[in-house]
Amino acid sequence: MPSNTTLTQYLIEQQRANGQIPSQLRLLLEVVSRSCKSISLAVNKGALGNVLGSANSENVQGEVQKKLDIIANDVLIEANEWGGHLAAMASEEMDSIYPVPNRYPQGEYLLLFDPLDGSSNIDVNVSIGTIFSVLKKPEGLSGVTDTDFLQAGTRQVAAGYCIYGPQTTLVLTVGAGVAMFTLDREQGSFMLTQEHLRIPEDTQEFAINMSNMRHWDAPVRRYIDECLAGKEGPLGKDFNMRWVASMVADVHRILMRGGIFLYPWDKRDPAKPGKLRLMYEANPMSWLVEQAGGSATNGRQRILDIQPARLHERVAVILGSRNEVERVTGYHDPI
Ligand code: P6P
Repeated sequence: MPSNTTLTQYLIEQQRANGQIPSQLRLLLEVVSRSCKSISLAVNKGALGNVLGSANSENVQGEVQKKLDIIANDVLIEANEWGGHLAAMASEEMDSIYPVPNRYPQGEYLLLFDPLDGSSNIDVNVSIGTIFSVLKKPEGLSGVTDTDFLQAGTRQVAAGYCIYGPQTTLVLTVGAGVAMFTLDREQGSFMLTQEHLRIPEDTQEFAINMSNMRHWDAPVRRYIDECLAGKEGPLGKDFNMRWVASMVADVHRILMRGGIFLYPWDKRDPAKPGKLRLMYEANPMSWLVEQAGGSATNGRQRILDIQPARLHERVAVILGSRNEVERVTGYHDPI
């Protein structure tokens, strides 16, 4: 659905039609989209820009940081800190929150992001992306702390991602459905290419890292065995499998054609609820999926209802086509 509607026009129309987007939030989303354009340029340079490979440092998750992880993080911080729309930012790449420096005006929003998700794919030229989530700073006390960020996913006021693949595509929700914008590099604008995305309620395509099968809990093992049993099995249909190892790419495929994505708890580290992070991966992706008619749980409860206890908290993720997510969740014991 190519159109002449730019992201700016879409946001203004949303603001007029639904009052959904106060001007400060519109400014924030515009700045984030400009940051994604800059990140896309750096990603696309690859070896030519000396941006590949490791930064020889680790993030708060204990993961080796890629040069582009740090570049993307710096782009988002520098673009957003001065505008007056934010109180603070939080990132997968930073141990603690980043309050807006006192030299700049303070705003009412909190921005959380995984600046470059799927980093293991950077050096092999496979799609990666930026994931972001926007919360409002709680009223009251001046200053901002980690505690201000610890809000359930239902409190998000905007969420989205930008996938750096064959196209650079920004996917966004402000609570009025899901819209998709493709970067027109000649104009330098994100152009509306799809809105009101809907995920089919059924699917024959699952996404999971099968190499972890021996570590899964029984309900997930049961479901994947049923998928593998095909039309002769209890699900009565054959399944295809995809695993990009970039959540942005797997979720984008599911938004475009349906599917179920699973990164479940496994017994390698029983104390860890899952690999993916709640605040800046699972929550924004879960809201997008629900806004497109899909479902997202941790196997036992709706992800968006989870009350976070820590900024970098992890969570098990099962999301996508509603009927399949409900099936797998039904195999788990209720809380
Ligand atoms: P694995 C990328 O590092 C990420 O956080 C998600 O984007 C992706 O879905 C997952 O980890 C891949 O994990 O264990 O398959 O490499």
